Amino acid sequence: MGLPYNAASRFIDRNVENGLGHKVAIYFQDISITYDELQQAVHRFGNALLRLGITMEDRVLLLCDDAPEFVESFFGAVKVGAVPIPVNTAMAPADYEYFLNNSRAKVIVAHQSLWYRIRDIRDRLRYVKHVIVIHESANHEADVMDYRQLTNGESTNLEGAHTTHSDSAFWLYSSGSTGNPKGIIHLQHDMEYAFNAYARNVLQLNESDITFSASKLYFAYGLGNGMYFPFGAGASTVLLKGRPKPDVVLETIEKYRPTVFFGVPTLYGSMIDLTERSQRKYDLSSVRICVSAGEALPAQFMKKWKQLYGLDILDGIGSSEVLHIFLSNGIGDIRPGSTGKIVPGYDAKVVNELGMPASAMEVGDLLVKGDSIAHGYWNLHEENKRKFIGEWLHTGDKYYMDEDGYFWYCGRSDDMIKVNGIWVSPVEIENALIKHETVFEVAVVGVKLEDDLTVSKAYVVLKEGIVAHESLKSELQAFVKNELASYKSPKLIEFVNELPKTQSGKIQRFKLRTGS
Ligand code: 3SK
Repeated sequence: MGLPYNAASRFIDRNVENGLGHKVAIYFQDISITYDELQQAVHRFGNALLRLGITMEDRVLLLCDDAPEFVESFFGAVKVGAVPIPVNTAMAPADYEYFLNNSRAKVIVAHQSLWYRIRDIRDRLRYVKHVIVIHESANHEADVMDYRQLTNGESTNLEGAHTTHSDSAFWLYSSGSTGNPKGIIHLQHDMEYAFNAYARNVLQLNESDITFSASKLYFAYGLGNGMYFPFGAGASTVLLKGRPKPDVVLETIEKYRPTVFFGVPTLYGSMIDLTERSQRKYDLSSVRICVSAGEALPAQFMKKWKQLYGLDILDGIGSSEVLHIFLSNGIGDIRPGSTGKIVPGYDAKVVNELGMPASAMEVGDLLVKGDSIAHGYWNLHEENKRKFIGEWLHTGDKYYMDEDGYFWYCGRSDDMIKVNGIWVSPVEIENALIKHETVFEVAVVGVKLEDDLTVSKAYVVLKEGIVAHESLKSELQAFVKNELASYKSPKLIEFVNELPKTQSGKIQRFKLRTGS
């Protein structure tokens, strides 16, 4: 039996016990929610789950925008030992069918507009017993429960389940190279470990901080930035519902005056662009440090941002399996273009093809070790054996370390593409494109543009008799948008006569990537 531990007690109740009950935990639109109020809402939601018969280890899928209800239902579920699974809000109905049937979630908590996108698949959901909708309009459907009505009458006292350090706390889904997302099981102690390692050690986060993450809470990156990092420190968070467009993000910083800002390289690029085009300098004077992750931050973005706003961006890399950032530049210790050094609390090594430690400057596979690494993937025995090797996690990234201990990213070991910080499976895009009546063969790869950012590019061989023309490219892009989440549509398309292949007929994607 492991040590008694519950992550909701650590991240919510402890702040109230420490006398921070009156402090603002969440800034959202025009309201602010104190730790006292948040704890009460968490407890009401936990009690509502118990009343519905939800017990320890039952999964609860969260299809929620960044809003207080996300936080309340996440920690309410954790407190009763149930397992919340936040998922990307930009997926297609078929993806949600997969998440729900694969995880066997018994409950869905969804914002109304997101529920409308999937209600037609309800009959195909094998395990869902309850749908709780966070209504955004006066239109309430009869066959679902209303979040507010359900929780309003519940008690604000909740003892919580007898969970231990080693109990499951929550899952995240990551994309798989074969197309199927993998359920990543995180344990009760993982958030506290990641908080201490990165937020405390690297960001020096403390009670006086206000965090604002443009990356959404359903990403591992956003979940720390916008939720358990600030709560771990007794600090405050700003939640922004909807798409983090550059003007909205900059105006949000002006309005709420956060001290720590988290973004991804593409967003920094578009905020730089907007600032230069509009010749308007936004007031970012409240911010003490900016963070970037998701993909490598081009060195010129770092330089430009510093020129425009006098602010440093700490670039780092994390993964959903590790839960948060494990390699990072540090405050006062930045090497532009590199991913920085090992975050204290983690260990990392680059190994060559023989599995031996690579020498300095030698490119190899990056492995990482640390106690926030996931318990494993749900129901994927073979993948688990390949990915979790003893204490070490195979990241799937190619890296080298320089003589001073800074790590430099060289690309993915497999063919996955990271676009705007989100992993995209080329196979999934290929499978969609091949359905189009004009497509004979297709291969999708990630290519770097001039500004060093990665986009997806489809190399398409058309069926005999079909003539290649420019408007067919947009037709194919629209076709993919119809089949999959829109961000998966290839940014670039090139028509080719044939694809490079091995003797056994396997497509050589690396040749397309490098143009060799
Ligand atoms: O992609 C990343 O670099 C990352 C950072 C923090 C947490 C999770 C991820 C995937």
